Amino acid sequence: MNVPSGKGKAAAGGLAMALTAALREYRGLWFGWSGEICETFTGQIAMHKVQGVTTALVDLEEGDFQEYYNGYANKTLWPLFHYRIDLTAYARSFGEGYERVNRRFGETVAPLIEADDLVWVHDYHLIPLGRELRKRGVTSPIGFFLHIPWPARQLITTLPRHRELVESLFAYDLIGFQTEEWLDAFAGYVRKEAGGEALGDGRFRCFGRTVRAAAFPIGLDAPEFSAMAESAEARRTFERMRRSVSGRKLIVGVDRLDYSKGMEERLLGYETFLNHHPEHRGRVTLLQIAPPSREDVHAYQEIRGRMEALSGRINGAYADVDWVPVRYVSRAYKREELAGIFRAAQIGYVTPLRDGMNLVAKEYVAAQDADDPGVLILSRFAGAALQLKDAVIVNPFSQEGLAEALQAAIEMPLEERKRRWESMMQSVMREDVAHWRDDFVAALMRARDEARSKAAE
Ligand code: GDG
Repeated sequence: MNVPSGKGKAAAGGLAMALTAALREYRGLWFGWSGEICETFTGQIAMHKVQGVTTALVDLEEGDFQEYYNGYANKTLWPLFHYRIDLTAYARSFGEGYERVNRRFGETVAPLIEADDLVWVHDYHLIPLGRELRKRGVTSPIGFFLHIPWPARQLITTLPRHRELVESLFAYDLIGFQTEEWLDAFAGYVRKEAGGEALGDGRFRCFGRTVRAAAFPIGLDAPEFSAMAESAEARRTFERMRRSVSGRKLIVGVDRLDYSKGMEERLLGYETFLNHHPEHRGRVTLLQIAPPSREDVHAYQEIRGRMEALSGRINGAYADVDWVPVRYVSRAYKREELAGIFRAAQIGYVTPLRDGMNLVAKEYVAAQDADDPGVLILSRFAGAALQLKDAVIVNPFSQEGLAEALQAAIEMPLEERKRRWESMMQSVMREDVAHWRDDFVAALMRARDEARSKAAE
């Protein structure tokens, strides 16, 4: 269960990609918000089939949309969990909207769940849903996966009702995080703030309950994505890109327009690179694709304005009659086109300031040509950096560091590019979305069996 973005639409976003790929394999139902607004909440479910997956969607009221989705989810939890308390809104009405919608979802979906069903709740919009289902008598195994980081204890305690939020997680049988780092942060809260204990076997005891928690790094449908990079549409896009850069090195960034993705810092690093390396002016092109996202939220309108100003400033300072250093494109492309663009780019420039995982980094790797692979520059603050150790790892807050990484990537010899790419590609193929899904589901089944045998004792 999570919040899909709209009836029948193919959504841009990592979670949507991963869930569609995961659910195609299982007989299952994807429950969530339709993305539509209704006059009064009725809990009426509309069934749809999207890319081979059955979705059960409900509409929300305008007040829910403002307080729950735009409010608590995207103005409170998203910035807070991405370490941006400066952007976090703490309005009480948002918290109330969050509780109300999770209660409504619980009431709507509980009657659909049968005893042997396995329930998998996704992401920060739905943390209290497990508790709501338990209140309504659901005894099935229920797992929760958090796609975004878990914040440090010092940050989450700025949330007025942090304790209730964390306590609600203890209604699940299993909690999944993207990496050990986020799991450690969660463990820190449980032990130091809530007075709980880590039992040492992956279980945590707190609030009079025990829950299992572990890291399950999400992956791509990797074979599908690499095949996509060879598709006719990807090839056409590849050719189009290569023609249009006329022999220059192409550096690419693709992100939902979001302040957590470090796009401004990325441009500043590139500006420093052009400044320090006049010999590369006219020889490189940075393509930043940034489809708008969460446009009703002020912080997202602001970043859009800042990105336009920054790309304009760099182009104003360095462009020539036959060259613009930055191509800033604020629209979405088809996945096949993205695969072709990734393959055409000699450098994948992925520099989030904080990111649960980051699938773009893995897509860039999966799209490369084995005989002439590009170089991935990757922020140390993306969950993916713990797996893709052969990327050029950077601190996105350092403009000089970014400029040096660009220089190193541009000059990297073929042998080294191949060596690094092969090791990253192995990890992308091995730890793919099927591996993630099967690992999580197996751990949830074990947790259920454990609970059953305890109950029988
Ligand atoms: C969250 C977490 C975690 C982007 N532009 C277009 C487009 N995209 C696709 C990318 C990629 C996805 O969106 C973005 O995924 P990310 O993982 O990079 O980031 P979030 O959306 O923030 O996802 C993240 C993820 O959940 C999964 O757990 O990795 O850390 O923040 O697939 O290619 N897709 C299309 N056109 C675009 O223009 N079709």
